[in-house]
Amino acid sequence: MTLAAPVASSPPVRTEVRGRVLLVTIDLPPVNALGLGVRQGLAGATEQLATDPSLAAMLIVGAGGNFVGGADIREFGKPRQPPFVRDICNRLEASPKLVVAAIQGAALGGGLELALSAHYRLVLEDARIGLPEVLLGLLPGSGGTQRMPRLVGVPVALELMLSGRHVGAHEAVQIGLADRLGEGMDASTAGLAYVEELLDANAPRRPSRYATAVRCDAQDQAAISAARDAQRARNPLLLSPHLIVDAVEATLHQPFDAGMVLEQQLFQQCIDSPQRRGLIYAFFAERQAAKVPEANQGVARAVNEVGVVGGGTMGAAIAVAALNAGLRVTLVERDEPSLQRGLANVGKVYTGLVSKGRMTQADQNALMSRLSGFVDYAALGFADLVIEAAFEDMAVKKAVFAELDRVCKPGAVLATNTSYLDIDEIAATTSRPQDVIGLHFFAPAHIMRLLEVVVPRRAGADVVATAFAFGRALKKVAVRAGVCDGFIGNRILSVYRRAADYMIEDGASPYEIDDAIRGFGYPMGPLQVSDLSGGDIGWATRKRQAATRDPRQRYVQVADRIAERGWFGQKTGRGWYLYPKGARAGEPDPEVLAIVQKERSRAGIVARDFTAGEIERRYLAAMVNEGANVVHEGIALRPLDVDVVFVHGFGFPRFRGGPMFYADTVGLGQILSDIETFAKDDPHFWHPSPLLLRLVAQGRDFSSLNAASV
Ligand code: T1G
Repeated sequence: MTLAAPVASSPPVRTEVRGRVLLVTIDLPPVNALGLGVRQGLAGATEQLATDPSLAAMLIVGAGGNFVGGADIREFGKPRQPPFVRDICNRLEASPKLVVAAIQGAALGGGLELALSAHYRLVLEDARIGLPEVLLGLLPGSGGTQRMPRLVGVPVALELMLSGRHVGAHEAVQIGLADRLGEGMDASTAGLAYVEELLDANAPRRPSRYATAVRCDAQDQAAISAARDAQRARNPLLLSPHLIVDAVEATLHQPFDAGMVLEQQLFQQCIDSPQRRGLIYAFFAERQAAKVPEANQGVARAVNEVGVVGGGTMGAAIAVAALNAGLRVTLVERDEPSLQRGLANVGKVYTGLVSKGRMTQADQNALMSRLSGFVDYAALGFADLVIEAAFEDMAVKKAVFAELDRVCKPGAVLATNTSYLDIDEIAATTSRPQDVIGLHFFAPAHIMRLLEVVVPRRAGADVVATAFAFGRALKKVAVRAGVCDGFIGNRILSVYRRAADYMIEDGASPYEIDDAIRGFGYPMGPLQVSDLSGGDIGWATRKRQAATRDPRQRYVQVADRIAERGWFGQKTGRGWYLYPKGARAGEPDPEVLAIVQKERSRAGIVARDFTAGEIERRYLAAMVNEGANVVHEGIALRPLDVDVVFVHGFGFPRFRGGPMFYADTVGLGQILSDIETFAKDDPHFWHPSPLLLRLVAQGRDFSSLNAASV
């Protein structure tokens, strides 16, 4: 069978002579990333500008709604070929003819660096520009650390590079990143008019390297010191933020070219760092997670009207998330007082934002105008999708779904926010199981980006596709999960939390556990998290599971002893830690240590020491092994789905990519060896996952399963 010759796609960079202006259009979907073809095209255009005497200027624009989304980050870690972005930027900046960039949509990373090497920049209303390299474990490696401070000053440049945030059109003009706010939505038209205006005015070329916003004074030096101190406090384990400060500091003391040499050295350190690999993996993984089989099999149904049943903490926050996405929301509660409380819970979120100046009262009024509340389920008759967020009890949920089945229109998607109940069982109580799905939000639901889309056996492909489209609309990171106790996240959490409990009973103090896990990169240790979310929640789960708990399973009672005293954590002033006068930061509690010692004695255990390294290895081995089971059983489609859940929902340090990615960096053979060593003490708990055994036997790693096409 002869394969048809690949159809040459249109060149990624087009040039057109428009009178005295060379119009250069970068056109490489989806984001005009600066891959080799684009770089070659830009180099060619720069040559054309230099050698064509009829040309007086160049205008650079992007096609497809973006300017340039940055370097092609898939190239990192592979041999990279010239021409490099930084050389193209230097040539454009040095051009004796005028170079202008007209920005529509994203101009990020290398895309903004390209624009900064132009002599003038025009932005359209929808522009979003920035240097987000720090989010990928990188730093601007094409002159951004040297040009941006010279254009906007050291303090502003540091804030933008260290936050990685996007700047809108108006702010860009206001801080000096852009010179003109263009009219309309066509970059070429607005850009060409601006170039002609500049040429007619005989506007000078303005190489950014000679801009003078760097003052080299005490204020600049103070900004550098403050940024360095802040990064030491906030991101002690990260590499690139500290190197960004070093690169920017060079603008105070070194000429531009020397600063560029330093930037290249620091950029290479970032490229070589495992943190760049972990962060770029995480970037792609959260996008890959949306690629589920059903997305190709089913067409998402339109969702404009959303119903939420239950106005408690979760229901209200889900309503806020839907309102923020521009949808209309109908909140239903069982009686008037509950409904009023629910509506007030929604209003409270916005009132808080207004009081902090992050929203105007008019914005709040506009958002709340799309919210209505009823105690009659009939109000849900128009809803395209209803999310049940009622009490976590199967009987309650079945009663709610019976009502939804009765009142909702045909084709409405019926979703439950349950965090562990059997959704197959819920679906089976309706006449439309194909329309039932799980949408497991994580508290606070209007802030946490993770959304587990839990797919019961009989769910229609279009219902799954609808759930993912709804997640996108709410700006969530959606991950497909199968039905089991705890789905992906909570199921694995319960296992590695037990590993921590075992270490506590065997000799590690709770506070050593938290210290070790924070040392790995978590913002909080597991016991701090328990105190934050409430020890009563875990206690209720353990009591629920007691009847069916495997008798071979080692059960540690320390957490029960603490919960029995009503020590639920921050909300009661003490849990694993003491919170004097409601302090947020807990203090170790000698009474907790006494409880631990008493439980050790009851269990006949002589405490032994644990190093931070062993705590980390046991905690992560348990996490990875259960993650392998979850993939093996098909609860998660791929290891990357487990990684996305833990990075976005459970505080796993993003620079390590996720538990499964991290396990690959350690080596699955080492992980298995650890588990086999730990199994000597407890073969029931430390039971190697069949998937882990298979991959080690085959000499493969988890990443080899991520490529599985869906
Ligand atoms: N390289 C390669 N692929 C990219 C990419 C990039 N820079 N950006 C996006 N993609 C892919 C993405 O994986 C997805 O693929 C598709 O494009 C659509 O992305 C030299 C070193 C631009 C705001 O950090 O923030 O420049 O899933 O779903 O919601 O100093 O993409 O379709 O197969 O996100 O419209 C710096 C990263 C790089 C920007 C568009 N730049 N990208 O958002 O689409 S390092 C960034 C984004 C650098 C220089 C340094 C967003 C976006 P697929 P999407 P979107």
